[in-house]
Amino acid sequence: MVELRRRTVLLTALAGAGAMVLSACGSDPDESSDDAPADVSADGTVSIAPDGTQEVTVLVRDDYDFYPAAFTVTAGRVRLSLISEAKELTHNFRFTPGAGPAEIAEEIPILAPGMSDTMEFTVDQPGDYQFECSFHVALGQIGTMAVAPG
Ligand SMILES: [Cu+2]
Repeated sequence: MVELRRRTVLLTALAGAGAMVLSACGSDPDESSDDAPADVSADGTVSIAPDGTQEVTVLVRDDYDFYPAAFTVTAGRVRLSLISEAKELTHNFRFTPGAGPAEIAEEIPILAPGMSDTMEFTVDQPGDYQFECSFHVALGQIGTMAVAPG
């Protein structure tokens, strides 16, 4: 049993190394200092982590949009990573107070250019939750997380 577990860990490590090599080959040299993979998905794809948590990645750049500006999760646990591909602008991420079916207090208060951060929260109430960058909400930097019934 112990041997089997060791082998699994080793295979996982090898798979991880392979993925790193692949992404290193495909990445732009300009972006090599980022801690974020250059080929990260910004299409709103939600994946399920081994612990059952839903994972979604949102990008910000040197404009006033979120990529994607809309995505859908199922009621439950969500891990949201905010990745900055900006070189100049500092952004943040929060759910607009009073704008959704329920409050989600978790936020990423500040994200400097080129950085990334992750937040986790649980959402139970289905519906549309508006999120925003509070620095640039007046410039239209908002988005919507739709929550489907679990
Ligand atoms: Cu912003």
